[in-house]
Amino acid sequence: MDERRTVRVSKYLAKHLRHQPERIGLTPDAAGWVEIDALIAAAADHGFPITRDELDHVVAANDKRRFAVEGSRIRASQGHTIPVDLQLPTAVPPAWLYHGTVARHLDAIRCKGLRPMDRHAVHLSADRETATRVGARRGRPVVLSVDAGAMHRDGHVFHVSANGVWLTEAVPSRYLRFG
Ligand code: HQG
Repeated sequence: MDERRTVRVSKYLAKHLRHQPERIGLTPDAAGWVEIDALIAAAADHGFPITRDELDHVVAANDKRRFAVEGSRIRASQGHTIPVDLQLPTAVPPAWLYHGTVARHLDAIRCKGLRPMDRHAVHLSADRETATRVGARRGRPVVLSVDAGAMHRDGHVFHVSANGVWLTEAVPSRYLRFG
């Protein structure tokens, strides 16, 4: 499977597992899982045939391990805009986490803190390099530090996704360092 096809299939899976399952007639369960056979059949019915080998390759080779397979089911590990309860255990965060964004969002973030926007949670990275890549999707990246230790002490709840992304409901601006 060449890299271009891998990326295409990965984007197709992300679109339909995170954002628009109804577009191909899929109904993920409350935790975001769908039957792999149903997904493959739905994709074929909607003009995007994928083989099981291709799906397995994308799950295994994906740069960010975006998808998780359990038994006969698959889901995106994070990033949903459909309502989802990933049912992840709560986790104690490291002292600092990072969020990559761009300058044009900073005024709003200073004022309102980090919000999930369209997604199910605010997405935070364990290291600056990853946060830089996240911010770079939108332009020149700006990396904010999140005082996750203080948030945890103050009772904010964190989860970590299967692919190592830290998730929390919101980050009030007092926990952010913009420097
Ligand atoms: C910004 C990708 C205004 C926030 C990545 C970001 C990640 C605010 C944008 C995952 C704001 C939302 C998530 C506020 C936050 N006012 N703007 N109060 N609070 N923002 O894409 O974190 O590659 O929904 O800074 O790698 O960029 O797809 O979130 O710029 O892990 O697997 O609003 O998506 O994963 O953008 O990215 P997004 P994100 P994948």
